[in-house]
Amino acid sequence: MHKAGFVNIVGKPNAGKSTLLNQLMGEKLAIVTQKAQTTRHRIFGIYNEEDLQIVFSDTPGVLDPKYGLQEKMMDFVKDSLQDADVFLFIVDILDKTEPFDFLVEKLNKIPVPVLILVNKIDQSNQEDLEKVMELWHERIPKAEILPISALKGFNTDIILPKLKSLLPENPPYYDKDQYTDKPERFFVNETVREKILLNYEKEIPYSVEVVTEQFKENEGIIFIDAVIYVERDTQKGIIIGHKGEAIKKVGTEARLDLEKFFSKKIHLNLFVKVKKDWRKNDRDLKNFGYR
Ligand SMILES: Nc1nc2c(ncn2[C@@H]2O[C@H](COP(=O)(O)OP(=O)(O)OP(=O)(O)O)[C@@H](O)[C@H]2O)c(=O)[nH]1
Ligand SMILES: [Mg+2]
Repeated sequence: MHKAGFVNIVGKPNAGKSTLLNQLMGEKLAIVTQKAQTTRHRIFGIYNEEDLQIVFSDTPGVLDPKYGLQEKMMDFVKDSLQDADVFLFIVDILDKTEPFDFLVEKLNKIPVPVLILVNKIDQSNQEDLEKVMELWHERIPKAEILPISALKGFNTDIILPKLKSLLPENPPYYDKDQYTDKPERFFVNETVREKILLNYEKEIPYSVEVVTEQFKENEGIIFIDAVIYVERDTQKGIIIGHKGEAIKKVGTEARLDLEKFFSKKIHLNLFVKVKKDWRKNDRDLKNFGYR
């Protein structure tokens, strides 16, 4: 008997969705930073055992969209609310703001099991945890609630067997040696974007999109050309930095991560270009893969 299904990870920005995906997959598929709105796309992580395939989906955090890019990001979230066999709903125990009503309503209404993961308990205490668990029990009575630390791997080992028991009998949806739906170039784009999120302040990371224009392997070395798009000329200068120091740092950090990810030597060239106000331009967004 083979079980297979879709397990969709949802929650607010910064709750720890991507950290959990990586922890469950045992591999860094999704970029993680301390900044909200790190994830912009829907990413599948495909977990395979002989008699089991779990297709995890990591999505952008649920938010009130303020511009075109965020609207497209929420479209990915809407998709993920349609096709789940089980929901992993992550809440950050440190986040004291109100949850989104529509998400709570949706999770209550659909006839799909919900597992609420109260995350970051490494930063909290027993008393707070009990309060938060009680609160969530009232909000979504049907859900099972599990306290975890996605970062430290606390209680995350219980999640896989729990999911296995909840998933239906099904043949695999993907090849059993496939572990993601995304092409190699996507991981290059995301790795560079992660380093930009980590190295620049304020609006800069949010104004950046990365596109890999060349990905070619030759004699064991992968040669990559990637373009960093920004919205304005001033941002281009900031990305490059004094004597090119800033972009050089991004390039080095990204290369080291990519060498680990692909287990190959990497040659990475970065370019910076301006695409004016791309975040509000439907055609640009489409070209960048946001439909
Ligand atoms: N202390 C602690 N920090 C955590 C834990 N899980 C995640 N974090 C941190 O929380 C921050 C956000 O984590 P992400 O995994 O990027 O969160 P996300 O929900 O994917 O965020 P978006 O993609 O922006 O929606 C990072 O700095 C993580 O290291 C945890 O269990 N404990
Ligand atoms: Mg994320």
